[in-house]
Amino acid sequence: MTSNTSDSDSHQTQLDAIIIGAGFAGIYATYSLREKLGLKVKTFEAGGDVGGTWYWNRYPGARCDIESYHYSYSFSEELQQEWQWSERFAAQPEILAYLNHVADRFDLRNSMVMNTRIVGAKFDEAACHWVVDTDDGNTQTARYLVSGAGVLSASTLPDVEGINDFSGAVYLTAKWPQQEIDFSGKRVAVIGTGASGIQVITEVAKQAKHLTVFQRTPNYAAPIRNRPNTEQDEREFKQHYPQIRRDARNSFLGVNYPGMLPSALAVSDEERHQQYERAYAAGGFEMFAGSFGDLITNQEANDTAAEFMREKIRQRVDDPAVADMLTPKNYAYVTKRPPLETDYYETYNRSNVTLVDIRATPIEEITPNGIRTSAGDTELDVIIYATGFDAMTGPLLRINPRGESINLADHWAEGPRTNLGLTVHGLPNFFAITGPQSPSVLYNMPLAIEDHIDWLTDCISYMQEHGYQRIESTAEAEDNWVRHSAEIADATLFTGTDSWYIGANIPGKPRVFLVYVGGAANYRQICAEVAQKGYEGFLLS
Ligand code: N01
Repeated sequence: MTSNTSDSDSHQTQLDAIIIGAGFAGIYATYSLREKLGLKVKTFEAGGDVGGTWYWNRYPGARCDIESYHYSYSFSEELQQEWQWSERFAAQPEILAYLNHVADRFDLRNSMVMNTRIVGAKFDEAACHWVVDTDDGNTQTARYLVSGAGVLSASTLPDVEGINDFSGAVYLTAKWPQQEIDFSGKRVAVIGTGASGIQVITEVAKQAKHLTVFQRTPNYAAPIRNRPNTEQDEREFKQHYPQIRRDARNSFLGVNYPGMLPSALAVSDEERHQQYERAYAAGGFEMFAGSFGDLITNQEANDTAAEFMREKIRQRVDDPAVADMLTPKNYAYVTKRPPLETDYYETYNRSNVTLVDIRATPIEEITPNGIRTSAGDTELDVIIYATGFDAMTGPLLRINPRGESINLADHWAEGPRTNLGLTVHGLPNFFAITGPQSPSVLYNMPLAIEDHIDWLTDCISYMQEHGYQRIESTAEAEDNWVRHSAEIADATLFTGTDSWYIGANIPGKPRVFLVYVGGAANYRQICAEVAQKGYEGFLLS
C-alpha cells in the first residue's frame, strides 16, 4: 500500500505508519505493524535510544512497582521464556536492558530514528495522509499516525521565582543524566514527594551530607517489599504464563491479587485489621488492589484503609511532629496515586534529613544559594525536582496534531475528548496508545499498551481487507465515550481529590478525570464489540 516518492510530491505517501516514541508502546507498535501487517513504519524517538520512561527516569531508586514478570510484554512466548527478571520489582537499568533486548531481538532499530522529536502533525485530507514535522526540520508523510508518546513524559517544573538563578547543580527525576552522580558531602534538596520523589529521597539520603525534603502534600505510601526472584518464582511464571496473563487481564490493576475481599465494611474490625496487615506485609499494590473491593467507591470503607495507613506512618516515624507532617489527612486513600517504598518513612529518622512542609511555609524564591521559604533560607549545593508531569494529555498537546477542521489544543480546551481513549473526532487515522479516557495508568501499562496496539493493528488490517483508507470517530461516539468515562469516574472517590489524575497539579488545566476507571476487562470487551460491529461509531471510507 505504500508508494515511495520524493518529499516534494505532497499527494504521495511515503510511509504506512509513523509512530511517536520508542518506549514500551512504540517498540511493540513498531513490531506489530511491521511484522503482523507488513507495513512500512518509521518510529521517531526524542531520546538517544529506546526505553521511553525508562530511558529518561534513571534517577537513583527508580524501579517499577508492578511485579517484574507482570510488568513485561506478553506478545511473544519465546520472549517470556528467555528473559529472566532478577528482582520481584525490577530497577530501571534492568527494565531498560529488557527494552533494548526486545528492540534487538526483533530487529526493530532499523525502523527507528533516535534523537528526533516530532514537533507537529497535520492530516492532509486531499492526500489522506499525515504530514509530520520533526525537530531536524524534516517532514514525512504516512497514512497512519500512532502515538506512543506516553502518559507521564511531559515533565513540569514549579512556577517559582528565581528558578533559573540557583548556582548549584539542578536535576529533574524525569530527565536524569546518563552518568552517575555522587551526592556525598553535598547539601541536597528534593522538591516533590510523589512516587519519583519518594524513590529518590530514600536513596539520596544515604549519600548526602544533608537532605532537605520540600513537601507540598503527604502521600499514603506502602512498602513495596522488593526481593530477589527465586528459581521457583521464575518457574512458576514461566510454566503458567498464559493463565497468569489471562487472570491479570481480568483484574482491575492488571495483576491478579487473589486475597481481595468484597467490602471493608462487611467484616469485623479484627478481620479487617488482619486483612490490612496481610496486604501491607505482602507488598506491591496489595494494600489497595488486594485488600477490599470497595475502597475507591465507598468513603466509609476508604476511611478504614486510610486510618490503617496513617497509623503505620505514626509507628514508623520517631518524631511525632514529623510523622504528623507526613500523614495525609484530607483526601481519600488511593485517590492520589499511592507510591510504594522501601524505608521511606524511616529515612526521616536519620539525623541528616529534614522535612519542610511548604503548605505551612511556602517556597518564596529559589536564590543563587538555595531555597527561601517563608520560614527562612536553606543553603544548598544541589536541587532535585521531582515535581511531576502534565499527565496523559500533555505529551499529545505538546505536538498538537491538527485535522482539517480542528487542532487538538482547541478540541481539548475543556478537557480531553476521545473515543475509547484511542481516537479523536477530527483527527482521522490517528491512534493514541493509552490515551486519556482509557484504563492506562490504573492498569498494568505493558498490558494496556498491548491491548491498544492489538486493537489498532486489527483495525488497520480490517481496513486493508475492505479497501478503506480512512477511519475517523464520529462526533456522537466521542460524546458518548466522554460522558460514559466521566459517569464512571464520578461514581468513585477519585474526583474529589486534587491529583494529576484530574489535572489538578497543572495550573489552569481543566479539572477532568483522565483515566477510564470502569476496569480493563470491561473496557476490552467494549473495544472488542466496537470492532465486531464493523467499527461501530467510526466512519470508514
Ligand atoms: O510526580 P507526582 P511523580 N511546588 O505528580 C509536588 C509514575 N511513577 O514523578 O502532591 C512544590 O506524583 C507534588 O505535590 P502535590 C506514577 O504513576 C511510577 O512523583 O501536587 N511541590 C508532588 O508531591 C506516579 O504517580 C513509579 O501537592 C510541587 C510531586 O511534586 C507518576 O509517575 C515511579 C509543585 C509530584 O508528584 C508521577 O510521579 C515514579 C510545586 N510547584 C513515578 N508541583 C514507579 O514506581 C508539584 N509538586 C513505577
